[in-house]
Amino acid sequence: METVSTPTHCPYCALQCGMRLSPVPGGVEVIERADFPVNRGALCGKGRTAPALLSSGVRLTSPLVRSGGTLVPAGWDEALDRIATGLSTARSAYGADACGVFGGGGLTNEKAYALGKFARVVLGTSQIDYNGRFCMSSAAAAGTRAFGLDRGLPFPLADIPRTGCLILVGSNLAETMPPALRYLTELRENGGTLIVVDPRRTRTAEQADLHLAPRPGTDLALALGLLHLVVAEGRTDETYIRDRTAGWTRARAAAMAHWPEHVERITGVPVPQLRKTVRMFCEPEAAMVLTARGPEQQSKGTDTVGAWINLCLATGRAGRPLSGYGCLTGQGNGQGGREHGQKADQLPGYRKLTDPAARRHVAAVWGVDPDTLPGPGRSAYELLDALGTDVRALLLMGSNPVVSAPRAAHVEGRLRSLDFLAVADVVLSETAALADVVLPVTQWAEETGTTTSLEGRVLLRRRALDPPAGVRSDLEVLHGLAARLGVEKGFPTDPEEVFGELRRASAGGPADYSGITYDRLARENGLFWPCPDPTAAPDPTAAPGTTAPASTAHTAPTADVPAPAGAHPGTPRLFLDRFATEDGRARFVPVSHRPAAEEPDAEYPVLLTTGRVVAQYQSGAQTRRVAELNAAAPGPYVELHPRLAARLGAADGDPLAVVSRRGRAVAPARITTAIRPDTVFMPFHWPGEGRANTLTNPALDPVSRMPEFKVCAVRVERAEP
Ligand SMILES: Nc1nc2c(c(=O)[nH]1)N[C@H]1C(S)=C(S)[C@@H](COP(=O)(O)OP(=O)(O)OC[C@H]3O[C@@H](n4cnc5c(=O)[nH]c(N)nc54)[C@H](O)[C@@H]3O)O[C@H]1N2
Ligand SMILES: Nc1nc2c(c(=O)[nH]1)N[C@H]1C(S)=C(S)[C@@H](COP(=O)(O)OP(=O)(O)OC[C@H]3O[C@@H](n4cnc5c(=O)[nH]c(N)nc54)[C@H](O)[C@@H]3O)O[C@H]1N2
Ligand code: SF4
Ligand SMILES: [Mo]
Repeated sequence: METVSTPTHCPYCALQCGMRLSPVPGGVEVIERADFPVNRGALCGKGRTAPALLSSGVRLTSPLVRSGGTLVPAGWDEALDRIATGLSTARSAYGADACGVFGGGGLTNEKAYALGKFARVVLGTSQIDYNGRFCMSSAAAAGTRAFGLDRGLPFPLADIPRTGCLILVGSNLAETMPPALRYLTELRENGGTLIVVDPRRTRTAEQADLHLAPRPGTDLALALGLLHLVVAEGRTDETYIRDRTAGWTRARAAAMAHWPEHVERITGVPVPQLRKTVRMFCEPEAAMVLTARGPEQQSKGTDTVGAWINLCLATGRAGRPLSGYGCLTGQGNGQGGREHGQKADQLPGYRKLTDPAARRHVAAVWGVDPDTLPGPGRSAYELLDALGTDVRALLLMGSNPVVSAPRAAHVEGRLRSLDFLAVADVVLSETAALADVVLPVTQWAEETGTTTSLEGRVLLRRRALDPPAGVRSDLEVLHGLAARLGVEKGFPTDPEEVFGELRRASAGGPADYSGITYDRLARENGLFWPCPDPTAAPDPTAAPGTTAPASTAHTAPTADVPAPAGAHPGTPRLFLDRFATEDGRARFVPVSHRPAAEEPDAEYPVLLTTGRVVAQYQSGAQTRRVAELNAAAPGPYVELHPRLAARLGAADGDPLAVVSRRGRAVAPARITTAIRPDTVFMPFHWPGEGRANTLTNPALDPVSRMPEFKVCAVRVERAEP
């Protein structure tokens, strides 16, 4: 059995757990892959049941085209012809920017790269963005601003158990990355401490030595209050501040305006807890802060993450062994998906679309004139909001915004108002159901490709079985469309060939993959970028400090195989010698508290926050089709405190209507003391009347353009059963 099984990685989250797929009659089954160091064989229920979605009963196996209002099966040629016509009609009537492209952080690096190239080279449109904008974009923006480079975790997860204190801000990893819980347990077994910041006492918060439960949307004030105390108690690291940072004076002044008592009033976190946090964080030799969607999905997410980074910098806890700030990226290829060009402002290798040298480099790889490359386009929500007006035809791959976008009823309306919508998916998602053409595509286990995990570790997923008849890969889709739109060359269907081009396009860029090959990935359990090709000529356009020489790359204590002679070993740890800024110094950013875009008032007196449950994934398009997962998490609910429930006269299970300025959602009450009395929580995995995103506020962060998924004002009422 072992000899015929294929080592690969889970299709879902950014942990990218290793697994093996072993053939069984009618498909494959998942077996343990203990040699992959990140999860050492452990999987959550989603990973374990992932093969259920490969069988043809639950998925699309024929293209569908709209005819007389309904979707009917059609051949591939007809479907691709229709899409090419839909896109070129919009382009000739309204110009190239009338064509939009929407991608996803679950797509492999090869697909994300090809999709970005397709938009810029074939369609010539600036209007491309992806669902990662809704995910970690605030942390990415803050990381770039402070460190000159965004790689979610600048160190491997394996460092966590050896640090002294970890502050986990707005991450419920016990449910969102269950095998990673081991790192928190090991930290505490080693004598380190864990602080969890979450308005709810989650399964993750239950593991903590200290749980801070701030009011949603106040993490910025919380971090500033902690920094105030660090200064007041004389706990800054002045040598580090002098040698490795810039901008302290102004950031310090901004923090000093945030008195602990004032911060307690804003956040609801008592001053003694603030003092205790500072003590726990500052006393050990090393400490870390990790953020996830809680503080990031706010209309001030970038500044909020910036405030936590300031705390790390002031205490000398970044770019040092076992210390640092990191973001827990979410989607399967959430890291790689933001590096290779499907983001509105980016070119491959994490290059900037506005940088003339970057445009020249990538245009040369693509064989086009740099002047033909469009500039940056709209961000995800702004793009969705422009559908049917400025953007008339859309190609969507790897997202289900009818369920997952903020102010979803409005977004659904914009999608319906398009002249033409094409969706490539594995199932008939709620968004695919609105399309004019639906393309059935292959999935993880049926195709080869690379992903980059939350650690910045590039991994190889391998084809383990043949796809059902009638489906094609996303790369074949782009190849077929490019050819129909007059671009015969440059869209190969072999993922390894695409990766070869991606390597060249990324060479010398911040996220340099040029030293990575499929062959090495197959042998070395993944490689951390930057991983330049030492034989390539140095690129004058490279950002300083991003192409680490081999000597500064510290190898993680993992089961990794040594690099071949002369090859770059990859870079598990960043910033140990210098940050990726011009002068090598990290930047403090002066930030100040500001309220949420929508604060409670007499009409909408309660705060709504949203998030995830362990058994469902994202919009649920995939996991709602797996019986075991549905049994574990069958539908939406409204989590609320007994005091709020008593005020409403609601009992557990009673239907509640949650009403915001954008709409109304109905779901049963789940009463628990684990949530603040001023807040209700809804998971966002379901469509229909319990759709949480009917309610959410699309107010955007000015830097990252992240919508405010984590806080809006609502009214809660009893609904008719
Ligand atoms: N089971 C499962 N796992 C997943 C996913 C999934 O859909 N399901 N999705 C994957 C993806 S793409 C992502 S991005 C990650 C997300 O992983 P997480 O960030 O862990 O997930 P969330 O549940 O969105 O949010 C985390 C916590 O933030 C808290 N929170 C809400 N408002 C605030 C606030 O204002 N401040 C603070 N500090 N906390 C707040 C919520 O109570 C919640 O417990 O999970 C990945 N893994
Ligand atoms: N209220 C609220 N809303 C949120 C969030 C929140 O915390 N609260 N979190 C946000 C976050 S962090 C995220 S990441 C988004 C995610 O939300 P979505 O972007 O909707 O993510 P998925 O549900 O994973 O959608 C992926 C779709 O692509 C399909 N698919 C999977 N693999 C492939 C492939 O290889 N090719 C193609 N063509 N299709 C594929 C799947 O079947 C599915 O239909 O939701 C955001 N929305
Ligand atoms: S934790 Fe994430 S990567 Fe691991 S098995 Fe679960 S969904 Fe898959
Ligand atoms: Mo995400």
